[in-house]
Amino acid sequence: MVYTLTPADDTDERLDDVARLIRPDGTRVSDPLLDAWVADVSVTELRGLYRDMVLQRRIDTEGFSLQRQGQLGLWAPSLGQEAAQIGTARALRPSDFVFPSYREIGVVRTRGATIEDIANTWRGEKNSSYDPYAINTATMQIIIGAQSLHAVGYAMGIRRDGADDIAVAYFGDGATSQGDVNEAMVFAASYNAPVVFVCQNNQWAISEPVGVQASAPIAGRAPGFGLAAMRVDGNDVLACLAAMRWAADHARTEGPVFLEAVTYRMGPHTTSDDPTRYRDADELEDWRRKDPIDRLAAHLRDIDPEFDAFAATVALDSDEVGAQMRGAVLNMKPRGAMEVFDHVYAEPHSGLERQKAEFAAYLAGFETEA
Ligand SMILES: Cc1ncc(C[n+]2csc(CCOP(=O)(O)OP(=O)(O)O)c2C)c(N)n1
Ligand SMILES: [Mg+2]
Repeated sequence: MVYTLTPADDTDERLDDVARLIRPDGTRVSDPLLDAWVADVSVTELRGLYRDMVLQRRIDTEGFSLQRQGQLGLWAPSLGQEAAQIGTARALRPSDFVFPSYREIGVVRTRGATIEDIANTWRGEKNSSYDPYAINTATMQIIIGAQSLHAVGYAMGIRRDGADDIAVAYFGDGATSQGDVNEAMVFAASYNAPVVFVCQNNQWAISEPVGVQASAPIAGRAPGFGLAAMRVDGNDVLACLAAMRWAADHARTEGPVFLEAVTYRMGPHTTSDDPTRYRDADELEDWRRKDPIDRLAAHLRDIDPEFDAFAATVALDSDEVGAQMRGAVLNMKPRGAMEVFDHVYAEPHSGLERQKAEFAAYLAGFETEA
């Protein structure tokens, strides 16, 4: 069982005890376990990780603005969590199956969801967005922690099929207080399910700071359930890639793993939230200095003489992605109001038929007024 946390007396020191490969200033540090898992990563691949993170941030910025302009119903920003999402998702095989939460734009995009799919989800134009089976990724889950149980069930099925894929559940720090997540860990350990739990500890569960839910690092709980665990710097994309490669291999060959990626939610919980009411501006500034994209850029600038020219092309690509997202939303054809009742049940249902008739009569009332 690998658990990298070493006990320290000082709480701040203990909370910063994460596996890391790139420091906030961009310098590379060695980690005895993680180094081997990224020994093959070339400058080209690092550039790819940089590009993925920049494009994710652009989609995020655009989604936020589109919600403010009334084009999307809601948006859950992932600003600051790009490394935790891209690094872990890039470590998976296409045939593995991912169970994300609402915040994982970077994860679902890495799996193959299109910008239109993401826009559709938050505009509410379809009952779901992408086809989960086409990209081996479940629909983004809003019910906190529920997907951890789905992932374990799926992983148990993989084992019965004799396949060597894994299932992965993404959830937040707050979700670890839910019964579902704890039950999922019990089942994962009892059935030795090939599953990785990725907890993005972004320090907040809406307005609840993580300290209210966990007085010690969250990854420390997992060995008690019988899971291997690691706590990694979630703003270091290379460390996240390495940690997830280790975790995926362990889940495939030995048993379930819990990965805590320590990161920060730089934006509001969703566009319905105002974090200035409950958190200090200083805290945000502290984390801004650990920005995952700036960190990889600083590292690449050290080792890649052509990095600035490359970054300029990524900036152009990102403008294109922004325009594509905006175009997708503005050109979306609203579905008919009555279509909300489609696909709720496979068979006719009297309760639903009654609601449908009531809603049709309500809509007809507007026609008379006109
Ligand atoms: C079962 C359930 N309870 C409560 C909520 C309301 N809710 C939505 S997000 C959230 C906080 C989740 O925090 P965390 O797990 O840290 O994830 P983050 O939003 O920070 O990514 C809560 C309580 C919900 N969606 N589902
Ligand atoms: Mg959180």
